Amino acid sequence: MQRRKFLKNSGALTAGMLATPIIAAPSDYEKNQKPIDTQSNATIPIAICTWDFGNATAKAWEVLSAGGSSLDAVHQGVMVEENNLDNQTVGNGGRPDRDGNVTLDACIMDKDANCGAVLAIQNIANPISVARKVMEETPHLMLVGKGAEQFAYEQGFEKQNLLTEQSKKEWEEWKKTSQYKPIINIENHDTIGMLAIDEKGDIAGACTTSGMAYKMAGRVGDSPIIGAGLFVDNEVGGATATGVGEEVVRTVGSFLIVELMRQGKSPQEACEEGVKRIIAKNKDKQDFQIGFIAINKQGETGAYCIHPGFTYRTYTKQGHVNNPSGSYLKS
Ligand code: SD4
Repeated sequence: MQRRKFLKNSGALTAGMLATPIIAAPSDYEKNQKPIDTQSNATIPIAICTWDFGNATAKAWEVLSAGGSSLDAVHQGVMVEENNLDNQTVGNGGRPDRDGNVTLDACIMDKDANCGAVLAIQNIANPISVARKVMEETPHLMLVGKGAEQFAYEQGFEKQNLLTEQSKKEWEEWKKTSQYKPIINIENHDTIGMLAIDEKGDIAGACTTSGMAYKMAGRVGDSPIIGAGLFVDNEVGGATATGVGEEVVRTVGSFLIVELMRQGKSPQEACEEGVKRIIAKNKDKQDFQIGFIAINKQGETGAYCIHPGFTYRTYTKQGHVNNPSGSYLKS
């Protein structure tokens, strides 16, 4: 798989904040709503994901085309990458933190704004499935670390060693200098965020990652934070992110993009604005990558990133395509 350039604190979002729209009050929403472009070739059902994870979108499509729910589609779709040992940024086989522990982050959100997340969970190969269990089997939204792991065992998940020989070898190599730079390892990010609309028109999303390679123990990025790495509003659309999570959290990126769509922007325009907000907060520093993808209720899609190189997969009746994303910087 092509590796791309990537790099680079902030407060955590709580689910409670989501109840209060920070961009537009409902009355503004009604006032500002514009008709969405019906001239596009938007179609449903549809599954889209960050990067060129064609096997993941193919799995999601299998679920959607059999009349399955968008929730099942995104769940099963992203699991393909969690189980892919060659993907060293997601699930089993992911790169470890600087102490050599593989810690995983994931979240999932459905059409009714139900959501679940696990943060910095260890020894469990499919954090997205644990996140779904948090959503469906607990009164909570987020479980972290040992608590998440304990819950997983209670739910029947098996303890597994997730550190592959390859990832261990690379970590041992890194330890020779063991320079801790959060802007590290420019080329080692490939988080999967996936959005889908099923034949009933309902939207769901999932996001899963091993996060930043050789991160500090306990570091969590945007990917399992509802509103940052993923957000879905079944009236409007969904968005998800890849890249330097700290920057996405600082702008509550995915929530922002969905709110911008609510105000009438297309998915493409909303992703572009999401990236520009991040750029505006980083005037002197652009040596990091962020990529957003978004979908609206009609099935129109959009994507935008900082540095060229980001792509996203779409699977519809019209085909299975790896689409280039526009970028803020041109080279
Ligand atoms: C994180 N956003 O932990 C994730 C990393 C990522 O592709 O997207 N990698 O910050």
